[in-house]
Amino acid sequence: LPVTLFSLTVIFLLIWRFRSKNNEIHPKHIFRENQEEYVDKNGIKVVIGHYVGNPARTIPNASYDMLNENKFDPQPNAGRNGNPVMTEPKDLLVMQQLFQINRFNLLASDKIPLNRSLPDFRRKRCSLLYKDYTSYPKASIIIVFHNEAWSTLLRTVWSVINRSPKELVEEIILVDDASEREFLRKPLEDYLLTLPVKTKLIRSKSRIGLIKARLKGAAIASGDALTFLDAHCECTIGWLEALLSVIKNNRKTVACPVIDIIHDDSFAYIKSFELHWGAFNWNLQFRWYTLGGRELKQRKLDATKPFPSPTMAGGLFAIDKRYFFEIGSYDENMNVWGGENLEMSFRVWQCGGRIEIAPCSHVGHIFRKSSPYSFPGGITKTLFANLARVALVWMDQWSNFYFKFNEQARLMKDDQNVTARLQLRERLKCQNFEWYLDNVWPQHFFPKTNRFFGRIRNIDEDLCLLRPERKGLSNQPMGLATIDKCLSGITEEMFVMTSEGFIMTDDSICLDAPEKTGLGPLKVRIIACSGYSRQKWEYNKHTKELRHSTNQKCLDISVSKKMQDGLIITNCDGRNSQKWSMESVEWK
Ligand code: LR7
Ligand code: MN
Repeated sequence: LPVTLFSLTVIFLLIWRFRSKNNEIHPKHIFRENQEEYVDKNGIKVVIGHYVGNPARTIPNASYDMLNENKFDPQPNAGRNGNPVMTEPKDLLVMQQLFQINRFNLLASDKIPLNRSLPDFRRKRCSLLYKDYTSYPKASIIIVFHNEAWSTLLRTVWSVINRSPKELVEEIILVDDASEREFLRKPLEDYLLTLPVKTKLIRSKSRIGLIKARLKGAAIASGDALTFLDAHCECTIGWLEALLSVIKNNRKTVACPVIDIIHDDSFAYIKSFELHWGAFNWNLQFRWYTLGGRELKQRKLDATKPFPSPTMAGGLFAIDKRYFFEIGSYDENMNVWGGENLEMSFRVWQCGGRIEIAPCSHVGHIFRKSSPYSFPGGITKTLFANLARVALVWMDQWSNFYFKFNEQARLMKDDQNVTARLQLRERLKCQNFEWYLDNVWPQHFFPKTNRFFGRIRNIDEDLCLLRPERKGLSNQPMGLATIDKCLSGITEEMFVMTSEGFIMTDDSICLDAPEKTGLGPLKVRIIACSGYSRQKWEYNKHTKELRHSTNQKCLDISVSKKMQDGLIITNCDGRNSQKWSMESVEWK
């Protein structure tokens, strides 16, 4: 009985969760019935809602390796126009099982036509640009995959076919990184032959990882430009022209699309924020950060214009083929997954190129919460070894900063032979990392010789300024600044104070206080750095006060709730709770 009760509760909770969720995000008009056919502006016949290529239907004996068949009928209107897919309560348990295979909702994906329609997500002006693409380079589209699902892989391919000018697609190259699934063998080969575009399929016998797999694809590409995509993307109208135009204007520019979100659960296509650029945090994790005040103003002048980004996400970009090889393609000694995006970003910028995001190019990508495949050798020998290589080759004294706070990478550091990459850096006469930080990403929050780096401790008590808990997301919630017992050596206690007076820490968050002084306590928060004066402070070595520069009040500990919303600004009167010592920590 308890078991039954328990499972009933679980089922009920699942149904309830789904119901309420779908009610929120599900527009009423998603199940329109009629199929539509039209010839798009590039002369390509587009059939909306016609289900192409469900393996279980069109190819005899194709099956998923975990569940033996695809039992679910494709639905011509599912996911149409980028809408979310509803899962019926009766399918919820199967949905959960299928979810494990690729860590996205395979049941939903399999219902959606491989050529589902998507709206035009671009700003209006975009459709007027890039019309004459006769002089643009032709692209080889390279998609590497390991055990990808049929429907997502082929939907990526179909989105390229249906929404790129055919004059600009030289070929589609699929690189199979030792997938184990049967349907990705003969069935895939047969299917590719039916496509109205030149495709090449290469297979690696052993698992080589995405970096080496992309190199294999690049080696056989015959287009003038290489365009890389993950195997679970959907390109929208105009995506390719906008990328190739960047390369046409400057062949030393790597062009990235705006990466929209395909929801891992509902498969809804969600337009993402265009006012982000790519950078990275102290742990060398790629992050999106909001553009600062000056960049924002510049963008407002022409929001369709490609803008520079310190780093790229890694999976989706276009690059001139010759330039790709001139600039050192990829580090061939990187394994499986990770780090190659920062490596290429540093290399391109430091060695005379640029990375730009083209706002008129929108491509959707399924963001997953976890990785569905194994990392041979474990995450230390793959991701952290790769990141150690990035630091050793490109980051000069900042590599010590990275290794100091990242034990896993530190352990891999001595095993790395990076001579060949250092020679490349020498040969290309690249700038150093300080140049990169100063010129490409001046808003960065890394330590520098002209900046304070260390702990901010209240002299009265053993309390240190503490950053709010990491949320794993790029943007911090509106966090109240807190203090806690000082511990040594944890990054949560580390702050940078710039010569302009910004007190910042990892993930681009800054100490912020209200400028207007009204009634009530003036709470201090740690929130996204804005570059505005409300985030400027002055430290006086003699009085040990940390003054807010606009209203000249002092950083103080609230008497009422010390730990909780502990920090406020009050009139400076020399009391001990207003006295702070700035304790430098060695990082070089
Ligand atoms: O061993 C492998 N062999 C492969 O062929 C591991 C992966 N792959 C394939 C895989 O099937 C997929 O097509 O490589 C592609 C990328 O792998 P994902 O989808 O697991 O990676 P991700 O989307 O989680 O990770 C991002 O960071 C990676 C770091 O190495 C790569 O640069 C990915 O391309 C990159 N994805 C994007 O940039 C999409 C936008 C994400 C953001 C922000
Ligand atoms: Mn991906």
